[in-house]
Amino acid sequence: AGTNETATAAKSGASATERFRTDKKAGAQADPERVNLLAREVIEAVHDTIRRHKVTYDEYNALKSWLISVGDDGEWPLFLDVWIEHVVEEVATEHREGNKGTIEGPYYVPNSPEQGAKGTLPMRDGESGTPLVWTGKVTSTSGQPLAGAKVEVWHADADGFYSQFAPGIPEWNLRGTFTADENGDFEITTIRPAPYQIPTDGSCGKLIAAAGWHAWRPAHIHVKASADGHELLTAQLYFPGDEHNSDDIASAVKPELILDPKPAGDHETIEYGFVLDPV
Ligand code: MBD
Ligand code: FE
Repeated sequence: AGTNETATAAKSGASATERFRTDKKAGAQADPERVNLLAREVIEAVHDTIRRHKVTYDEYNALKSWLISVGDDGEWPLFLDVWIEHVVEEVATEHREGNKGTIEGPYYVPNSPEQGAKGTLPMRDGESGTPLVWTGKVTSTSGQPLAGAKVEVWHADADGFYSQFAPGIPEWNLRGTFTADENGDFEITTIRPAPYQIPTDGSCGKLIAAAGWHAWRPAHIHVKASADGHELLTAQLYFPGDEHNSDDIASAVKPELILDPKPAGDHETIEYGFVLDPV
């Protein structure tokens, strides 16, 4: 809105690919035995599908062409985070006794501006969406309040765009870092985000259209909560009654992550805290 550049899948894909490279998340030293096992099983699973469904050369070439375009569009982060990450997250967090988490997705940016224990996410004058006042406490699984815990928040605007991945939005719009006070408490003012469609004009959109799926995610607020000596919690919070809570394209909704907003005049209040597991 009000800009001469438009959001395209290729632009947000290129930004997400660049973001991933910059954050160097792919640092793990590969163990040859693991690579041998995992790569072989994935390849064999593809062979099995080809045999079972008698995949044709036309279908093989369609796949080859599509895979090439996913890279051209920079949509590997989007593809992987939408269709694969939720199972990685499930396996990585199955031991947890504290708060449930969910996938990070492609649009996290570290080091967002510090807001203290209580504040308002950076936003434009007249940012659209119902104001939301969110209070919560960060504790350990033993019930200890975690003073100084960090709560990083990021979410899309009312049009479904994330700052730094769509053009024409101030750099840190709807992104901020809060620090829990001496009682582990924080208070975050923001606006309620809208349901969100992943980009439909790139390769992931082509797959969705070709398969007759939809591109929707329910409205969500991303969060990372962390404290010394505790596991980093990555989560997303959802709103009750959203029609896509039960058919999220990214399979990232869990009942424990659905908020209970209460109307309060011109805004809504939510109460949601985090219980962090020890490292
Ligand atoms: C998003 O905003 C998101 O959270 C995920 C998981 C995938 C695509 C866009
Ligand atoms: Fe998101």
